[in-house]
Amino acid sequence: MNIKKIFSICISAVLSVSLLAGCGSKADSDSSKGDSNPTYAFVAKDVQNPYMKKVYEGFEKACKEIGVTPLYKGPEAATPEKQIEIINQLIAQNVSGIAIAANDADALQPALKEAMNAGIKVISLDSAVNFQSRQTHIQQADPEKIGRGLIQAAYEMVKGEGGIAILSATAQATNQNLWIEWMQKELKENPDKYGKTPLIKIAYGDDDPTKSTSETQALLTNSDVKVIIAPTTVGMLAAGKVLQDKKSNVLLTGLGLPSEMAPFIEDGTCPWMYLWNPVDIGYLAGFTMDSLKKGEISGVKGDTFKAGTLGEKTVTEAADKGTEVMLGDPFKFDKTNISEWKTVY
Ligand code: RAM
Repeated sequence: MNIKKIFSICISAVLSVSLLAGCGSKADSDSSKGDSNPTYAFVAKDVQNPYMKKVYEGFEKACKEIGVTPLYKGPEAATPEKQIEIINQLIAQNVSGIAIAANDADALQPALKEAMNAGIKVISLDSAVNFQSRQTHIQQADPEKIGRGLIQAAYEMVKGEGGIAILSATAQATNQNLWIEWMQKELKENPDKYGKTPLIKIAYGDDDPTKSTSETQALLTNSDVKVIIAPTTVGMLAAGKVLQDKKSNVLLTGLGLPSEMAPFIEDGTCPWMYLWNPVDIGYLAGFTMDSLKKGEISGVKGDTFKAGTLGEKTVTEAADKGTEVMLGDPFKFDKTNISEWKTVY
């Protein structure tokens, strides 16, 4: 036998082994879509964010109660590119469901469509993907209430006089952008009320503590800014630290974790703030995923299902033509209740 022939036999042997191996892994992972051992994957905005870990805690809890395997994934920084890579890996791994907190509404569409075509159930939570890219969305609280409520809070804090700045997460974050839209509507629709509380600047800290800190410092160079609204837990903590360090008179409100923000509420840097229970968001996502997986719902308006200890939930129409499942109302944290909540989440 000449060298060429030996070589070609070797190649075909390697090929058939790898083909067989490929079939084997496909068959194995296919079983994850059957009822024996499904995997529900959770894709965070980024894995550095403590808020995302809290949400995952609830997702994991739901998966344990349901009897499926949870999987925590996410990029190091809140970008859509890395999330696309992760989605592609999850498709190859043949998971049964993907619940994603999106870093962009549209950029994930091709990857998520491919996932759905492969029979994977796809939902977004926290930060939505566009309605074509999901079966439904898990909405923390009414975006209108959040947006308008934060402007009203800032107005009250400066007693109707003083510029407002917003310290957001990334410029593509669907959730923050929607809340900011409602903040702007609240200001625009009530020009008399807000005549002396203009919105001076929107800054983006990218949910990165270092960038959020430098963006806060930059906002403070404008002496017209009297109150900062940070609709992100990462931004809240960074801004709170800067204001505290500088012993600044600028006030802070937004969406913060009680466990992180208690010292700033206690010393008056942040008179009050809002949030919902992040653990419940993840828990609701887990049960929504399971109802989709079991075919009890398909994610259309009017679908109802039992979400574990949260009770019966209904799929409703979302503002973006898709559907959503709403957790509830945002909750207000101030000096009167922060000590109770700081150990909870
Ligand atoms: C940050 C993230 C998240 C948001 C919370 C309030 O942790 O940006 O998406 O929902 O804040």
